[in-house]
Amino acid sequence: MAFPSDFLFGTATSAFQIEGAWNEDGKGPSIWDTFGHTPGKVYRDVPADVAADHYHRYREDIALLRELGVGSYRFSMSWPRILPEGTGRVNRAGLDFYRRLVDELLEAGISPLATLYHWDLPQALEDRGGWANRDIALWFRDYAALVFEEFAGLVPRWATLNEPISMWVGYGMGTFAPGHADPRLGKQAMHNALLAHGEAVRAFRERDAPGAEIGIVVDIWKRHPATDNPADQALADRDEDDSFRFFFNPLLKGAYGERIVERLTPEGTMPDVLDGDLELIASPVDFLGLNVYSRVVVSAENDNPIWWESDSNRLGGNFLDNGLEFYPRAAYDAIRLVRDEYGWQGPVYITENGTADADDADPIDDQERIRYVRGFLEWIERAVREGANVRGYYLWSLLDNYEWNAGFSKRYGIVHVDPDTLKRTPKASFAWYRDVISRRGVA
Ligand code: IFM
Repeated sequence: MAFPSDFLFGTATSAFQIEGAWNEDGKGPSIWDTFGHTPGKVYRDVPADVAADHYHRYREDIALLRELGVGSYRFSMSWPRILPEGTGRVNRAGLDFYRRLVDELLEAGISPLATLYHWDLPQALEDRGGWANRDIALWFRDYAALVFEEFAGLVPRWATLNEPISMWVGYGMGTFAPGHADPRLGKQAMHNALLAHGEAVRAFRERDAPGAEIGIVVDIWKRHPATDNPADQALADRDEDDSFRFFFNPLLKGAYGERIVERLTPEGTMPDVLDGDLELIASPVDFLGLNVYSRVVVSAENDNPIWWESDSNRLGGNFLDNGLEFYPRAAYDAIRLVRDEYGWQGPVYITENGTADADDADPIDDQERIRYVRGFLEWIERAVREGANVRGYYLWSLLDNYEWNAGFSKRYGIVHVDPDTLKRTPKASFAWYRDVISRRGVA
């Protein structure tokens, strides 16, 4: 396995999952702060008030990145840290934090990839309807324009949204913040998220950003029918339409497509799409970020809307100790999918890939993570060798962090974070990944 010399290796994190300092230095509350402080919503009712305390320890964390030898680091900015009410008043201390972070990364020779939105919506905006309110596209545009100006010439690569399917989980299903379980609202929130993305891309293009790039991050969990029974194939199509195809169709083809429109319209869940929306959403991007963890094998006999939390949904084979199916070919399939089915020829980054430690795993000697990442890198390298335009790989995650409604129960880091002392200890996968990066492949 040998990656090209300009292939970027990195790690990824997100603001809410690692920063902590949830109400410090003028930060406003996010929907996940509210959710975490509401009994019964997150694992053991423990909110992310401190998380991995990255807000105070970012220098130590960047020193770890330096030791690892990464060429890039993907992180997200917290909208409510920068704009406590979501619009209007700017919190200078919030911008300054990201300024210090970016300066420190550049100083270490690490190229920042900044995500504008990784799920931590300002609560003040949720109080005005949040992602279900179409106005959010303009609120997001103004936030994006502010940070583009602030970081012009410093951040070479931006992602607008991380995994917009989170809008469905938060507004359609209610298991994520802000906790609405209304399918119509969920689909409208997904559409509005795409509008917000389009507005941010336009705002980016209006500014002089020589060499800088903008894209979006979508997670691909390909659905494979359990049998060749037409009901299983129909379910696979439906689930893909409800997830990544709902985003890629308008982003890359300029339309939701007949299959989606014809199913959602009679269900009453087709979002309101106004004149100009589809053109806005299809504003050209510079790269696609793909988050790939595995695939889902679907069976009409075992149709569970929360398949990722369901023990009964164990179709497929070769499961990791944590219950996830080990299917490293998923990365290769995702890369091929955007090229072959959507005609995407531009750069692709694997913006997330990783796995959680099993509950009873050794906290430091994480051999399963090594096996998992190695498998994925092998398939990615194969895609690159066959000519795919894949430019980088970000391992999720640098640190053990706060896994949303699963709280601290799922640990994805290549660096262990002691939940009490917050002490960082590199795991076996850290040394292994460092070796991969320095060899640009696996021996
Ligand atoms: O932790 C999450 C991340 O925030 C989004 N992608 C999947 C990761 C692991 O579940």
